[in-house]
Amino acid sequence: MRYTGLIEKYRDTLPVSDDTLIISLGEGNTPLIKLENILCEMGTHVELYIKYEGLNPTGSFKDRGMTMAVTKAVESGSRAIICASTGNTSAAAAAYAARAGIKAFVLIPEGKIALGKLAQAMIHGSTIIQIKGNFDDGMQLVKDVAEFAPVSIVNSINPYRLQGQKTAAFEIIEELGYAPNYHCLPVGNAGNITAHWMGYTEYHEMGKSDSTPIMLGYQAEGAAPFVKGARVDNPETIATAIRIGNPQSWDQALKLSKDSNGWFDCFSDKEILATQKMLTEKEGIFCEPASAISVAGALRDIKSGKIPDGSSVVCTLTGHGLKDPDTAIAQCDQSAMINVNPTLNEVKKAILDHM
Ligand code: AN7
Repeated sequence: MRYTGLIEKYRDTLPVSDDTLIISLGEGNTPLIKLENILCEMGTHVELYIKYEGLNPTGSFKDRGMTMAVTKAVESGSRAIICASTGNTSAAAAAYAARAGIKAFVLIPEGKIALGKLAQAMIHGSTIIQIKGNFDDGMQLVKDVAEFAPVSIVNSINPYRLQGQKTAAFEIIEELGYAPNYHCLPVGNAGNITAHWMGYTEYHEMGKSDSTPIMLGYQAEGAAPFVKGARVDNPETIATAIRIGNPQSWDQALKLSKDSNGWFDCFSDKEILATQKMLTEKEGIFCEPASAISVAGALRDIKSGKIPDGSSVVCTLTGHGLKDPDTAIAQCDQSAMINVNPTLNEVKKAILDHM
């Protein structure tokens, strides 16, 4: 079967024609999972749903935007795409370029991209340009070089990216039957929060929902330009996906936050990791550190009452936990690993000691 993914499904709302050759890996249609154990323990009547975007083909929400960006790049005759990336965009660009049979160039910050993402960019055959600099430096270089080289930029400054990503909001409204009261997202470049707001407002204008959500954006303390109200020079966080100081969708995000009556807030690396672990241990849901920040935000705001009892809340889990195995292992109790001799007695003792 030829996968046409979210472009075919939402073709009426996307800039494609009947003749457009769709480049797809079957992205979108990700699960919306209601959290049970965590909310039950809190004793709240808030309904909290996880939109598990880590289950897209390359393990992150970037696939929604990349199917559109690469489809349109190919349609315009482009033979190569380029992006700067903290990891997930490079993984998606590499995969969709491979699918389309074109070249991908990815600029990544040396030593600051999670292992799984690096593996993806490499195995799909993209050309990886490592820089001794951060994402913001890479993004500027990509903009500069695209003036001179025959490459299409597929970062979220490419408007087709946000067009594809807005479909996540469509899916949520269709599955719930209404728009949630609150939508929580991690914010790096702020492309995804902008895309979600586009999706929610489009469906509202089309009469497919009665309301639009209040949009909440969460950042890491060391990379929190929206919380500080100014760009950050040397962003730092263990959540490398959102180690971004100069967000590309700055104006759009400030405007939508105001229009939706939303807010921005930030979390320490310690809080981010604790939430990631809580989701894995209490709900069986494994996301990467950057993604966990949306749940950290929702839970803090539910506890404080900023999100009132009885509300419906959706948190986007942007990337799969397998993207960053190093960080996952490093934060686990190493004593959970029991070394024994391969005998019945020792294995039995290990089990009985740990019941
Ligand atoms: C898991 O891959 O910017 O606010 O270059 O990978 O739309 O930037 C990744 C961003 C959240 C932030 N969660 O989304 C990149 C890149 C994860 C991410 C974000 C990213 P935006």
